[in-house]
Amino acid sequence: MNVVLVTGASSGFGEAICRKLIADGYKVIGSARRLDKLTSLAAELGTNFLPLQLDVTQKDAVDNLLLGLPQGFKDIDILINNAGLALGMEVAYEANYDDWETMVHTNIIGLMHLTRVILPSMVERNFGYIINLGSTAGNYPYRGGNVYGATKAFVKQFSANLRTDLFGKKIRVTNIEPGLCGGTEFSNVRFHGDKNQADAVYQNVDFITANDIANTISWLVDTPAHFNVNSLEIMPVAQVPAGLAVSKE
Ligand code: NDP
Ligand code: 8X3
Repeated sequence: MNVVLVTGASSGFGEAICRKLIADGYKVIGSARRLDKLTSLAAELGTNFLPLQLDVTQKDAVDNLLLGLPQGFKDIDILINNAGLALGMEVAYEANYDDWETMVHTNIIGLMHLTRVILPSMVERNFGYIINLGSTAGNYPYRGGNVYGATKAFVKQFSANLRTDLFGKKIRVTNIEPGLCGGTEFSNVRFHGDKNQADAVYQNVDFITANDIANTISWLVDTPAHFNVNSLEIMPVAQVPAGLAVSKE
């Protein structure tokens, strides 16, 4: 039975991915900072689910991650680098610099550190799959997307470069690039708990859901071992890539 590590399992995509992959028959380690959320999920999902409190920005904790895993969960076959966040949507000259640093520490450093810690065991076994959560924000600029979009552009290029480094090995890498997805905590976090601002993002839009992403990942991990989806951009039908803007000022 394959072992999957899903980061950011306490809400949104991560939680839905854990539910789906447990239903599909995988053993799943679900990690996040909020242990209470993971414990509730564990009560629902049973013994094939291992809740793991982990802040991906804590260097020592990530370094020692594998040492603390119990028998039966030590060999991670599939890593789903999902933990991430956007903070703020101010233009660059008004943005909060601490928010910028938190996004870089979480979306870039956390993701690359976890990958670096887990990849050697995949290489040793010549088997594995890394799925990264990028974003359309890494493909297209939008006003206020500044550092968030840049972190996702990193994830995109890092994924492509991982593929290249893994040439000749039976280890797959996919960057999933979703557009507008509702029903998660993403916008609540982005707007620092301002519910009105968060709700407005999804008003009157038939958005993608966390279950859509979980089903996509369930399909990806079930594709044959010789088959690699390098990147997968997904949008709701109600969204298109933005046009170019022209200022007449
Ligand atoms: P949520 O806010 O619902 O979930 C984010 C998850 O990341 C939470 O479980 C949170 O857990 C975890 N997390 C945040 N910071 C850390 C940290 N330092 N260490 C460990 N875990 C952390 O958002 P979504 O489910 O919507 O987003 C999931 C991923 O998908 C993100 O990477 C996001 O950028 C990306 N994405 C989202 C889109 C959307 O429109 N929703 C579209 C495209 C991409 P906790 O707070 O308990 O640590
Ligand atoms: C989340 C999608 O458009 O809010 O990555 O940046 S967007």
